[in-house]
Amino acid sequence: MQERIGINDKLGQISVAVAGSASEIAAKIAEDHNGCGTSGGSGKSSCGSGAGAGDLAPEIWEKVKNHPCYSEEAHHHYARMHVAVAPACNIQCNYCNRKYDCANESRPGVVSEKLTPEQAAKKVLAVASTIPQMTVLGIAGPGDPLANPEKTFKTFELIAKTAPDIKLCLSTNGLALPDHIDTIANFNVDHVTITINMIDADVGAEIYPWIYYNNKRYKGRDAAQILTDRQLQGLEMLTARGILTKINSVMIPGINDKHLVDVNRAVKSRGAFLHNIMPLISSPEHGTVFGLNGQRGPTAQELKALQDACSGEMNMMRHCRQCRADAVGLLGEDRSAEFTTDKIMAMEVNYDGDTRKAYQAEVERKRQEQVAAKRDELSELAGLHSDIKMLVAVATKGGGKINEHFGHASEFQIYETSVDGAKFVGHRRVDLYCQGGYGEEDALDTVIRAINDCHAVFVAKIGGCPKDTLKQAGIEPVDAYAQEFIERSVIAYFKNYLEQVESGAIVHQPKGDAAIRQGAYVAA
Ligand code: CLF
Ligand code: SF4
Repeated sequence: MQERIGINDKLGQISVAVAGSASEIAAKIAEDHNGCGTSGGSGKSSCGSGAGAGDLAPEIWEKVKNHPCYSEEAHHHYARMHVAVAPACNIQCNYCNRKYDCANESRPGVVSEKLTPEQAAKKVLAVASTIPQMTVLGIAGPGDPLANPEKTFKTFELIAKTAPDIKLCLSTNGLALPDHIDTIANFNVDHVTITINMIDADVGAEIYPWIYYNNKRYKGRDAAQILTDRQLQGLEMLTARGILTKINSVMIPGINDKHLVDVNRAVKSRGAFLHNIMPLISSPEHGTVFGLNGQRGPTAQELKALQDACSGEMNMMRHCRQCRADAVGLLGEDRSAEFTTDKIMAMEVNYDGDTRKAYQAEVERKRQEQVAAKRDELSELAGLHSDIKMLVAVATKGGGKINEHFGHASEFQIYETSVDGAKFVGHRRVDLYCQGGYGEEDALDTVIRAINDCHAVFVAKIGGCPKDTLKQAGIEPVDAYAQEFIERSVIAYFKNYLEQVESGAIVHQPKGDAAIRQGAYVAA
């Protein structure tokens, strides 16, 4: 609580100092980020989700340092959970089917158990006792939290009383946001996500068939105009209160993909801290309008190209897992099945703030080891000059280490490496190769397709058969850094690669760049 009061005081001072103008406050927040707010991530001094302790003003760092969505570094170490207390929604998105979770913050096609605020509070305590590195509670659906304000805020009230060390987080479509700013601030909700897919009502009319606002249903362009006005107004109001905002945007090729560069500029100028551009997930079996009309989602390369184009404008989140409205655990893992309502109600909960604190101190110690290892290896690159950039894939199950077997990986983290260091740029979901004792050839094909723009794949262990197939596909399997820290290993590998190129032992073959250039969304 002390921490939150300090931060809000600081941001409150900023508000007073610049006479309350949201754009001036936004500029001040960017300035306090050591001036790197517009530089994007270079790998050496990136801001936003990729930023480290030295890159942000201390007050901002305190807010984001253990939030797995707002800090890329934190997502290796800290967990979040969602409670599905908000079933209703006040708008219709063409990528959503009401039978399933909210697609803004969840994977469509997975039905949540809906909870009462009291059940939710019990669940939070149960998870917090079992997973002491769970630091953030988010409400993200399955509908819109602010279309269910009583349930949402009752849940926050109960948790603020019983588990005050847990950060509160909210994700909304923004339509009702301006009506709830005071309540959000009063509950010390430090982090708010708004899903903004457009700032042009003509684009919006292709995404939103209707909204329900002030007891009236609006359709088409009128609906989209009200929605965008309310979203941007809500963002400005949050900025004026010093509440950190993340903007989620769903990238829909042919509809809003190029337009998202304009959205990016608009939200940055209004003080958004982070922009998370996510791929449309669309399948006929989800029963959504886009699923049924064949609207495709972007490729991984198209998504990266757009994120890269926008990273010159502001801080981009690239580690989002589009999690369920009842997700539990580290991003990328799903422990929700351990905490069903039946199991929670039968659980003896022993919420002990001191035990959690001690555990998190140990997590911090390990995290600092990782940061120091990266810094040491980075110094090895000092003075080197080369235009070579490459992507590598990494199999990890957390802790910032290469600690997953190739066959057990359900996703690979992607790092871009150059003489500037190693920068996390995304993740790719894959089918499991290992199917209980034997390798699945079809799955291997999907893995290769998913990472075919990578030069190498770093794993804790890999069998001879997939090793050979990967090599034939031009992807080097690397198991020499098993159980080592990711960034340090990637940098060491890259340095060695450069030395071999310079000595003539190997010839560098660019990979993936052409595909990335084809999908270029160049920020003018
Ligand atoms: Fe949840 Fe969202 Fe808060 Fe995170 S998720 S409400 S900000 S605590 Fe995170 Fe999940 Fe992506 Fe959301 S990875 S879908 S960005
Ligand atoms: Fe669905 Fe969420 Fe859109 Fe509402 S805001 S229609 S729940 S995706």
